[in-house]
Amino acid sequence: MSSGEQAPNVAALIGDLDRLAGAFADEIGALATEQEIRLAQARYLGKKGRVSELMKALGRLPPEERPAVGEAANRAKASIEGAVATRLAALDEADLAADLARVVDVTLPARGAALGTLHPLTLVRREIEGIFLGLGFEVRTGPWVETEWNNFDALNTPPDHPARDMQDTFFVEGGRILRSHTSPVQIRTMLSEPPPIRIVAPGNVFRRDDDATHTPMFPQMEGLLVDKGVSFADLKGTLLYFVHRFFGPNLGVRLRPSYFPFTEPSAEVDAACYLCAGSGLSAGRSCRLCKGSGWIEIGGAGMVHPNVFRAVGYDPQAVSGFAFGMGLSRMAMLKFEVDDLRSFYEHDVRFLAQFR
Ligand code: FA5
Repeated sequence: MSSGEQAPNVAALIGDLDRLAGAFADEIGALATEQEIRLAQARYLGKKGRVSELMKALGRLPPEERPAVGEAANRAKASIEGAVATRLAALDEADLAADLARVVDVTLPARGAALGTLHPLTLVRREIEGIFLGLGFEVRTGPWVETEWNNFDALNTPPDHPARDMQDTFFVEGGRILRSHTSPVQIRTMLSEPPPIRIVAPGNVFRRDDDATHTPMFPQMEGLLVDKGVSFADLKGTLLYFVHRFFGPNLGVRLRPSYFPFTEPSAEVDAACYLCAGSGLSAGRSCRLCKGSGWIEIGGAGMVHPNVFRAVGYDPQAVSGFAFGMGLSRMAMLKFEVDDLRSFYEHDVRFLAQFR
């Protein structure tokens, strides 16, 4: 005890400590959250809290008086901690009671899980693949970014060939292009595998096209069969079988003479319109699907040109083959009676969820 400083009054100190415990008990009753309670606890018991402030006087007391004050401090501390524990337990209990009181109506129907659907173009691709797999074809794919050689030159379409203008092509850096059809997969496959070949090759292709029946990106399905003695009759039989499986039995197939540099002879493949069964009339009016013609174009086809075989090192005297390329979005459009191709690419879930 320093000289001149008066010793604190022990009785007053003990009284103050006891009153602090009482004050805390009053204060805590109004606190509603654990955070508020912990803050109040710190205001009393923390390093700079009110109890600690009073205890600073302890050092100025004669030693014989200190135990009584220490005891009072311990009492105040225990009382405050006890009040905190009691109040926190009461809060927990109130939370639990509120949870239990919440009414759950178990008779209400549960919210259904929203199931996704496959995109209509995926459905069509899978169905067509399935039909050709059943015929012993295998699926092959190729890259979107192609060499001009695979996309044109090897397909008997040299740089100055007017047929290059038939497919308005996108050019990318490095002298490459976005493939304008799936026919380069024919080349890739024949370059890496010997005959016989029996493949279909689905995939996206790109052209500078944009209207209700043309989009700048669209999926095609290529077909290629190479073997000994393959004839045009095999091509027609295969396409007829496919159309009957895909659109329905007894639907006619028409091959219209056409021109592709990579096939000779070449044909445009039409299926009889399945809506008007080829009559051109639907509900007494000109059929809206085939515009009254009775036929729907589904792709191009033909016998593989000898120059294509030469480009990949096949002997055109030893093997022959047929190829076809169909527009998958056109097929989907016809099958699902969608009148604007662009709907397939607008990501409208209400539209897409209709196709299962
Ligand atoms: C070709 O692309 C040829 N490679 C097909 C082929 C393969 C012929 C093998 C012979 C042998 P064409 O440009 O006609 O041909 O396109 C084929 C089909 O793709 C068309 O019948 C049509 O259904 C679809 N198509 C063409 N352009 C578009 C487009 N912009 N948007 C959607 N579909 C299209």
